[in-house]
Amino acid sequence: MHVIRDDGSLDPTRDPGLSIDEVVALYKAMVRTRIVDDRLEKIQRQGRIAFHVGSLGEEAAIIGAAGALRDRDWIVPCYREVGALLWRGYPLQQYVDHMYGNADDPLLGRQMPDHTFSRAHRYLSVSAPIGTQIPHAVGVAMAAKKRGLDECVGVFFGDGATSSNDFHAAMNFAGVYQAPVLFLCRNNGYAISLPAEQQTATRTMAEKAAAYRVPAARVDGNDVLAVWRAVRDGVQRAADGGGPTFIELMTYRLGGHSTSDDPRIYRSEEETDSWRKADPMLRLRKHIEQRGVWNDDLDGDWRAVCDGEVKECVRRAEEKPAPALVEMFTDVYEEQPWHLREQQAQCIDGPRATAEEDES
Ligand SMILES: Cc1ncc(C[n+]2csc(CCOP(=O)(O)OP(=O)(O)O)c2C)c(N)n1
Repeated sequence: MHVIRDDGSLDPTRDPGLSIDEVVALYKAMVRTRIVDDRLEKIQRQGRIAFHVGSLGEEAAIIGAAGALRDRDWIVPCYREVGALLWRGYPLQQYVDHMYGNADDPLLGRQMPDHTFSRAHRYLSVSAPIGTQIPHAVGVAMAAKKRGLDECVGVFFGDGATSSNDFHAAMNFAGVYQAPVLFLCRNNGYAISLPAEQQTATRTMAEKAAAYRVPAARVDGNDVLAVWRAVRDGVQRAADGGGPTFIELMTYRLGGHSTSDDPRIYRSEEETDSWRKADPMLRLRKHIEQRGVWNDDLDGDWRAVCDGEVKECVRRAEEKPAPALVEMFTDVYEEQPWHLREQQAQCIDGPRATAEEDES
């Protein structure tokens, strides 16, 4: 399903009715996310951070869905959705500090990069094992339902996750108990190197929902307004007591799976090039230019603002010290057991490598 037509105009029968300011805000968030991604990938290549998992090409699916969820709704991410967290106002500096694992990283460097969370922004912790976040999301949704709260949960996952046990257990539970949850499946074509058509015998991901009597929609995930509309419909269904919705967001991962991947090994340049033409940013930009509220100058200015912001965050993050060594041992037990106390003392008092030894 499209809302923004190829010529940039809106299909009036499907227009979700956002104000032009709201549409521009979605565009600006998508551009900002991409610029952050781009910078982080560069600094990873320079060896300044260890790892990054980006959302190149999937920004409409992520920001469109985040935009349609209400502030009180929970977001349960996969690992590519930091754009949704930034959309909710999470400070970029804090995210970049996390990417460096420095003393201001809320996780104090204990997690791998891109595994952040924020309770204040109702954004659960990233869970790296595929699919495990899906039953967590159903649990959060059931808690809201039992407490009589008008809240729902949007859980992101990829096409590959629909082959996990957890996906099926979660769908079954949500179908039976009518959990107010939105299953947001980013079908980006691949689970790392495995094409979607090789990891499942179904034609679509959405048809899997029928087995659990969960209503499903399949939309163009590169059309931010189509995503917004489908997700808002799901929110409304949940709010009306209608239970879960499955939404397949058809998109494409333009970049590597993560900075540890080289997609040229398993897919052709021609394929990726054809999807570059369907870049979600191009479609939306065409629309806002047609509405007379955007142009090259505004675009250049906004990109410069975002670029300056992320560079400044990186500069500051690099000036900050590492977390104190003792933090490796804190926050695990209310009362530390004797063997950890002993290990902590040995670690803190023990010999330290010199900078030269660290380099070798
Ligand atoms: C249980 C488990 N098996 C394997 C992996 C390794 N792994 C990490 S990401 C990934 C692919 C996931 O693909 P998909 O669900 O389509 O999400 P995408 O990365 O495309 O967004 C795999 C196999 C893992 N993290 N967890």
